[in-house]
Amino acid sequence: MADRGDERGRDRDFRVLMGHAHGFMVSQPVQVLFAACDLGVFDAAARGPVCADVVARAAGADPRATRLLMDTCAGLGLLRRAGPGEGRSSFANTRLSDTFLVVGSPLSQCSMLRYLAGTPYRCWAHLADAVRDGRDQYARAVGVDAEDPFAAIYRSEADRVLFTRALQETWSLCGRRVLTAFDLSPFRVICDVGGGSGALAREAARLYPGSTVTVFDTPEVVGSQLRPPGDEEEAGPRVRFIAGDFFRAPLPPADLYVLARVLHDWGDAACEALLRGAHRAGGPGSAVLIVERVLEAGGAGPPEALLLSLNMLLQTRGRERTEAEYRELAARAGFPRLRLRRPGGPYEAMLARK
Ligand code: SAM
Ligand code: ASE
Repeated sequence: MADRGDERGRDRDFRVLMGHAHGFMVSQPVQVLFAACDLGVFDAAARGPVCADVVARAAGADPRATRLLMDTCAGLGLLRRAGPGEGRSSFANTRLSDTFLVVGSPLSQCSMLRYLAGTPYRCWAHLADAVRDGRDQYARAVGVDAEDPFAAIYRSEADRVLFTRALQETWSLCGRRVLTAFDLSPFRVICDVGGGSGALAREAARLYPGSTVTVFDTPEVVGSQLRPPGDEEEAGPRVRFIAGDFFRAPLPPADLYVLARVLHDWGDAACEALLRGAHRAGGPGSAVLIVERVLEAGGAGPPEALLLSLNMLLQTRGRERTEAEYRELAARAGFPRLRLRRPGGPYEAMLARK
């Protein structure tokens, strides 16, 4: 009897140990997702159920390996089996993959997946070193050692375009919500500081037709051809781009400065300098709208925000912060009254007036 008990105990311990040892595979859905996106699995299935052979042929991939990948996607809820069982069964997209994983669909997140499966994924391999060093891991992960994290993020034209595309995809889903958490119509001139491709700025111009919106970003980002064709006419002259370094050049005059996922890239002193820049350039009654994923009081959670904060340690000079920390930063820069609203979804909106 005692032996049987020992055996059960040992089996349990073995399961726990192997669970931990294989844990990295559990975290691989990002690679499964990316591989399937890369091979065009979801684009093929968007035109109706497909079998693995057809996808493999189109992608120039191994049929058996493609089948295994597609079976795994089905297990993860990214595809569903649409045809007969064994052998040549076909697969269809689920609502999730149809909505988010088909290239060119309005809510596509394909660039974000491609991005996350690349640079951030490589940085995460060096988490222990990041904690030891207290800084980003680009030197180890991608061989770039620079003071400015964006020198590493934008280490090639392709990397810059991918990062900018990846970040803009968020706003197809969340843009409207963060921009309507507060009524921004009194602000006639809006500047999106570090506004990337201008996706959020275009949404602001649509939502507030009485306002003009300017994107301020680096010359390289502003110079990229990321704007969709026909955009100039659609948003009209109300979305403009200004190139500059937001730590050196004065910001353009505005009634409202948007800082979306910018402060979390930087340490407190740099954040304060950015906010002071907005304070200096803005007229009386001007304000800042900070859009970030906010940590709960005390910084104990939620876990996804803490993981994102570790990601910022691995990739930037910044971290995620609590509402109290944002209030403190804003107050030090001359914006004493900060209000937070939770529009639903991952990002919070904080408005602080002069
Ligand atoms: N606001 C956008 C969003 O939420 O999708 C982009 C956020 S991205 C994390 C940070 C942005 O800051 C990038 O577009 C980057 O090019 C810009 N940026 C970084 N350093 C900058 C600098 N020194 N001057 C101007 N823009 C800068
Ligand atoms: C940054 C954002 C990101 C800097 C580096 C980054 C992301 C990955 N690497 O400002 C995106 C993080 N994910 C979300 C949901 O924001």
